[in-house]
Amino acid sequence: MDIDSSGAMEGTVRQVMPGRAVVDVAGEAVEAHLRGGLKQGRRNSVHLLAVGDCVRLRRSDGPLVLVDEVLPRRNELARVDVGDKRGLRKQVLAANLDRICVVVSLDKPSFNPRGVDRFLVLAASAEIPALLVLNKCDVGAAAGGESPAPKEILGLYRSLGYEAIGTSVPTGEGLEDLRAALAGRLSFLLGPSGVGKSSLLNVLYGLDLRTTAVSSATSKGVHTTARVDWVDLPGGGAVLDAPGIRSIPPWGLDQGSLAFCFPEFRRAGSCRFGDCLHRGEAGCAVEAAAAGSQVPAQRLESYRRILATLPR
Ligand SMILES: Nc1nc2c(ncn2[C@@H]2O[C@H](COP(=O)(O)OP(=O)(O)OP(=O)(O)O)[C@@H](O)[C@H]2O)c(=O)[nH]1
Ligand SMILES: [Mg+2]
Repeated sequence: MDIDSSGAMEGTVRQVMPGRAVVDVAGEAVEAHLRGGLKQGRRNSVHLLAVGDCVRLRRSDGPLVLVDEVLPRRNELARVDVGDKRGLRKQVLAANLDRICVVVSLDKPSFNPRGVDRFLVLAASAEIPALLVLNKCDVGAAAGGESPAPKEILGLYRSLGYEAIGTSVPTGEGLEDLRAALAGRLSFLLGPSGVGKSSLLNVLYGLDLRTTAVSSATSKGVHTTARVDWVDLPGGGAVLDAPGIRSIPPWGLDQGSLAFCFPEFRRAGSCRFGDCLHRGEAGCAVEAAAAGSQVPAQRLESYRRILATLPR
């Protein structure tokens, strides 16, 4: 392991555990302990260290390697900590990401446009480009018409400006496109449990991540992936496979900034009132655009539901 003359070295955090982290230093996995100050953390943050963080390490007097400093983050994917009822604590899921892949399934669990938009808002509020992956495209076709056709869903999100890929593990549909989209980048797989995040990585990269059949009683996943798994990609880049998540209040997002997370709202033009929240105000350009279908009605609906959950 290379250590410079001051005894310091830099690396990327691949895994965070209580009081410790696994850090990649020039391709070598180093287990490092957190310096005291980093361990306790600021009161408003659950974890001071997140997967993807660039850190400076140093050797302590003994054999231990210490994480000494977390270098400034390019971005962070953060939500309000679900364990904190007052909603005052930030939980950083990952840092320094190139892309967030919002993975959902056409069926089992069934496609939920509200959920997709919540995930896209989380990505946009972190200013991280999003890719929509609609998996299990084979299932909806067999189920016979309950879910909208994959073509409609993908077409809608593409028309809004998102990159969107339809995939299927058993048929191989879209897998080459997804592989190309992931190559050379650090991506985070975000989506509900059971949609096939781990299965996609297994088939794309010949891995053996744990997967579990979706319960037939509830059609919901069972949270098979327990922590964030760092998967190195052949030829460069990595993917973070995270446990399925459902509730994700984005950190730091308020009512006034939500509309910026909907690209088609930004294109709708200016409303009469500068502080318009697009919920029935006179002269609202977003509502006018929705009437003319430049803003799909279902997106306005998602916006309003998310708006109701956000602080002023
Ligand atoms: N029909 C069909 N089934 C799939 C597809 N992809 C995954 N599955 C199945 O869906 C179930 C759940 O897959 P997982 O890969 O464990 O899902 P996950 O998103 O990683 O779930 P968590 O780790 O709990 O967040 C498994 O039984 C998979 O075999 C697909 O494209 N089509
Ligand atoms: Mg999984």
